[in-house]
Amino acid sequence: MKLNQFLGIRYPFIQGGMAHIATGGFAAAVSNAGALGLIGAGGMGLAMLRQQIRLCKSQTQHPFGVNIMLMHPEAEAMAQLVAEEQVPVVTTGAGNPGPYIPMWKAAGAKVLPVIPSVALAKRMAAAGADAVIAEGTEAGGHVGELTTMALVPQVADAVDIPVVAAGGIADGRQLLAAFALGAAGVQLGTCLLVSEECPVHENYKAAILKTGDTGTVVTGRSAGVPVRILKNKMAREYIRLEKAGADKMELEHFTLGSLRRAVYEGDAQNGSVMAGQVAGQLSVIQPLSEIFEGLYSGYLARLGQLEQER
Ligand code: TUI
Repeated sequence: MKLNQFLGIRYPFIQGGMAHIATGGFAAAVSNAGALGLIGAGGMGLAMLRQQIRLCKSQTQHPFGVNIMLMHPEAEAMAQLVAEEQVPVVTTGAGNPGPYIPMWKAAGAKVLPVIPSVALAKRMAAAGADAVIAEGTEAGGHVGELTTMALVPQVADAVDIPVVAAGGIADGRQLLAAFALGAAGVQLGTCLLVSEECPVHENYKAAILKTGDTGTVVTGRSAGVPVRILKNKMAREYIRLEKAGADKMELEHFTLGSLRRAVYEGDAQNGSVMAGQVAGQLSVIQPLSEIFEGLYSGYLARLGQLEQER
C-alpha cells in the first residue's frame, strides 16, 4: 500500500521533523498542501510542544504528526504528551522508541520510527511500529552510516510493514528511485527548507540555494553524534577541533546553540546549517504546493520516459 493511502493523505510524502524549524504552523501548512506535516519537538520544551500541537490542530483538518527527538532531555514527558493530545502520527529520531510504542498505539497513533539499520528496523517491527522510516546518510542533521540506496532495499526485505525512504530525495527521479527500492513513500526535509512557508531565517534558505553538490559535511563522528551540515566557518572550526582531539564536552559546548544561531538569527557562517546532500540541486524558493506537485509529476514523467525507452 502506498503511504498516502496508509496515512489518509494526498501525496506519499512525510515532512521531516526538523528541530527548531518545524513549528505547528509549518506542519499545518504541509498537511494542508497534501503531505503529512510534522511538528519537530526537538527544539521545543514541553509547554511549547503542547501549544504547537494545539495550534496545528486549529490550522488543519488533515492528519499531522509529531517527531520526538529521543536525545531530548524531556523526551519521556513529550512521549506522554503526544498520547494525551491524541496526535494521529508519531515519528521518532536519534534513538530507540521501543518503550513508548505500546502507549502510543493505545492512544490510537500510527508510529513510524526513523531507523538507520536493518537490526533496528526489525526490532521496531517486532515492537509494533506501523511503518519505519529508513534514513540514509545523505540526509541533513543527525545521520547514520548507510546510504539510502543501500539501506532501503535491505530494510524492505527484512520487515513486513511499509518502509518510507528518507535522505537524498528532492525531485521526481529520486522519488521514482525510492519506489523502485521498495519504499511506500518518502520523507522530505531539505527540499522543504526552501519553501515559501518554511519559517527558517532567509539567510538559511539563501545558504542552501547557494550550495553545490559537495557543500555538506558530517561533523561530530568522533563525539558519537554525526550531524550533516553545510560547510561554513562553524563546520571548519568544528572539524579543526575534532582533528585536534577535542573531547566530547568541548565539542558539545561548541555546538550548543549553533542550530538556533542559524535558524533564528540567520548566521549562516557561525551557525549550524543542517541540510542534506540534495542541497546542491535546489535553486528556487517555491510554495509547498508546487514542490509537492513538481515531485509527483516529475516522478510520473520520468516513469513514462523509462517505459518509452525500454
Ligand atoms: O534525528 C534525526 N535527525 C536529526 S535530530 C536533530 S537535533 C540534533 N541537534 C544537535 C545534535 C544532534 C541532534 C537533527 N537532525 N534523524 C533521524 C535519525 N535517527 N537519524 C539517525 C537516527 C538513529 C540513530 C540511532 C535512530 C536510532 C538509533 O538507534 C540507536 C539505538 O539506540 O539503537
